[in-house]
Amino acid sequence: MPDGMNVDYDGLIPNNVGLAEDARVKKALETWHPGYIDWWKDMGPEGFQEALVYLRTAVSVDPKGWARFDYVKMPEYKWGILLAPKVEGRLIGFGQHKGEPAWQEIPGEYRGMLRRLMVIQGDTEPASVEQQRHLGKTAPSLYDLRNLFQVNVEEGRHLWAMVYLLQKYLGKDGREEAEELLNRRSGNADSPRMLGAFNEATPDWVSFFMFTFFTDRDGKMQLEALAQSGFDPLSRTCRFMLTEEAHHMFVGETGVQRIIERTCEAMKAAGISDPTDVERIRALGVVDLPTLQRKMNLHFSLTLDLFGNEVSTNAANAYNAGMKGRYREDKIEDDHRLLDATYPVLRCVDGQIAQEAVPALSALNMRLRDDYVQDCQGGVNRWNKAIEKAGIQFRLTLPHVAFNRRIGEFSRLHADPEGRVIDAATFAANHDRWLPNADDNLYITGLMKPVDAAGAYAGWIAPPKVGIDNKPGHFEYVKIWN
Ligand code: BYC
Repeated sequence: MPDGMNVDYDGLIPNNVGLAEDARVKKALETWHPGYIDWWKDMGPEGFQEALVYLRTAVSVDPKGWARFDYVKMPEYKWGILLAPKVEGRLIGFGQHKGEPAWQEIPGEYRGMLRRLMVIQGDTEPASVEQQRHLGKTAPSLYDLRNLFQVNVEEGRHLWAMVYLLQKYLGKDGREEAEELLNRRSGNADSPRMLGAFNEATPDWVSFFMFTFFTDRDGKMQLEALAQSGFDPLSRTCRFMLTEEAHHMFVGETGVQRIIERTCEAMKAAGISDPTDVERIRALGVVDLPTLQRKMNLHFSLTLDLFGNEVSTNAANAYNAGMKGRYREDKIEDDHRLLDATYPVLRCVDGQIAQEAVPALSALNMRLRDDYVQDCQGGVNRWNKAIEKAGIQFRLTLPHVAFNRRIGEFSRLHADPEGRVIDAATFAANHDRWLPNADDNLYITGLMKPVDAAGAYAGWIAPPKVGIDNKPGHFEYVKIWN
């Protein structure tokens, strides 16, 4: 059996990293554990700590069968530390150390850089749980409620994954950072989470599905880039995290898809063909497509900010050091050093948007963002197919990358969703047309009524095509009262 395939599932912390023989790290994690449980009870899903939830728990790292499904009370979930199996003889795949054996410890000169990358990654995980903690109260079905909680417990496990790396490889500094990860709070004025989008509210289920489609997909891209790392424990950790992440994006994509299906179905049944006839569509109790477009504009633009600056020496340094690669670096055919290469980047030049060839090393955030946009477009195309199939004349479109930005080149200008540069007054005058407005929020809030009978769904969302773990339609995914 390859190294790392055996999972010790009996102790307090399930793991495949030999924790039982690593007294120092075991003690550090066991010391951190009560604070984590306190954080979960304070900031995790509100009102459902005693419910029995039909959850998937990672119990192995074998791709053929890594998860077990069962009813669990969330505070009793087995948050384990699981790394993808070690690949013998793995070499660093890019940067100045390309071709050298992958590191099993952090080289001294890269401690600061890796600490920052792992802390930023770790910080997003509890942040998203905090952002979503009120949603249980308005879930459109037990199926959706269970999916929310699945996402939440796995984000909790991803925090554990980063805390393990910090404590194991960065000693005292790592232990301090692990404490801080439990102290910051999403949206808190004094100790906010580190990245902008993780301090925004997730006030309703339409936002939740958009968040899991767009923002969890940034998670996928960043994890893919870190999975290429020459620091082998980080690579192995991220590779296993990606296994779980796929379900989060599935929740987002199918969530929006089911909203679209329900809206189109209700419009057809009522004989409404004009998707902009918002008043009549809302009278049916479904989400009109223009509102969905505005929600999309918001979540896409907020998420683009998570890729950092278009031109970044941090990104260049991390690549050179062999710490953070490109999306699917191992599938790209070039020299994997990029010293002489350039990459086309959209920039703000004299107040206008212009394309420039930039040294490829400095443009790595941009390249990852381009790969991300392409990945998003695939999902949007599938949504549009559903609209087209229903015979409704409407297309959802990703707004231009310059629209509504707060980080990077385009934070210095205003652009409309098509990418035309406009002045501040024009942006303000159209804000409510392009981004969710007070009326949209009020309407959507009004739709958010909990549906907690097994097999029943709120009127604004279609049931899923298949159940989780192939369960039948009436399956009780969450036993709220037990
Ligand atoms: N907000 O050189 P730059 C996920 C700062 S999501 C605030 O461009 P870099 C998940 C930046 O820190 C994935 N500040 O930075 C999803 C820097 O400050 P310092 C999370 C920002 O390093 C859903 C300065 O501006 N993982 O997993 O090239 C649910 C200069 O910027 C922001 C990662 O992000 C911002 N948006 O790029 C649950 C991976 N952007 O240090 C989970 C790790 C930039 O000069 N992180 N700044 O004071 C990274 O790779 C990079 O740090 C970033 C930024 C891509 C975030």
